[in-house]
Amino acid sequence: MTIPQSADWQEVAEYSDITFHKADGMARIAFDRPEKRNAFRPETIDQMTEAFRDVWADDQIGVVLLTGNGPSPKDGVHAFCAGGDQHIRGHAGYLNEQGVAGLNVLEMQRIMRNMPKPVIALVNGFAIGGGHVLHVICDLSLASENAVFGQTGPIVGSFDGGLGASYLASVVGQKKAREIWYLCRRYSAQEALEMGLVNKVLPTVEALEVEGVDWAQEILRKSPIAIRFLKAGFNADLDGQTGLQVLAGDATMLFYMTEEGKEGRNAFNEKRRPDFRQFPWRP
Ligand code: 2NE
Repeated sequence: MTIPQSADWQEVAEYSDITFHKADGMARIAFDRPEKRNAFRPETIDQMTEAFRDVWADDQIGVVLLTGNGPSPKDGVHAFCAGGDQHIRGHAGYLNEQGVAGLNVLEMQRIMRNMPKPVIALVNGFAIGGGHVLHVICDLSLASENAVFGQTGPIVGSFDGGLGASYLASVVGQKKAREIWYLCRRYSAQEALEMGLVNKVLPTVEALEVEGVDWAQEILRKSPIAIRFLKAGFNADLDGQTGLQVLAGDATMLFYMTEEGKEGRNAFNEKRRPDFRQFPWRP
């Protein structure tokens, strides 16, 4: 699959179902099953999860672009992702190559949401079903004019009542979210823009890739710790105790970096009583 020349993308590793590249502080992770409108199977999600974990741990990468490669070699159509692959759906879920049901897409959603780096969806075509949910979960969504948005769960016998419903409602409002799920209509890029589901619409898929890089570079010029805390803060309310956990973990990381935090560690290692009297009780 040829990767757009929007940056000097370097391949990180070769996968069967995705592509994974990095360039200049950014990662580009893309579904790579264009002949199936980039529908995912368990292997696709496992590979994506590995890529997201890699990016999370890489202190040279600050922003992820999530998209779908295309166009389809069959008919030239682009897709972001058409959700779970219905052809391999078995009795109790989506089957992997060993015939075991195990689609870990909810874990991937949590990683995308909890990682301290913005994830930008580049919606370059169909974003349907579980594929739509993944763009919703991204911090920001950019779309090309040909993008199509919608949920199909109640048609194909599925649903995402977790973030796919609750977070969608906090993005577009309760009434609109219920319309999207209950009626399973398709929405254009302009309609998505009007309901606050995407941040901007670009005329072409090529322009979308360039704009994604521009937005990523603009974010990369900002303070990493400020962006980290803002992401945790935006999530904390809806995520309850686990949202607080992420925010508190970030606060602990900052505390470790202070002289006050280091005094506790140093005193333990030097087998002395810590001297916290040197630090003020700030108003
Ligand atoms: C995406 C959409 C609207 C595109 O329509 P169209 O007419 O442009 O393309 P077509 O001909 O339907 O699809 C092209 C090829 O892609 C495959 C099709 O089978 C077809 O293959 P061939 O017949 O040419 O070999 N394809 C597309 N989507 C697929 C899918 N999801 N699984 C397997 N193959 C797929 C139209 O294709 C569509 O509506 N697709 C189904 C969308 C859908 O219902 N997705 C699942 C929702 S449930 C879900 O994602 C989920 C969840 O609810 C909870 C947890 C996890 C996942």
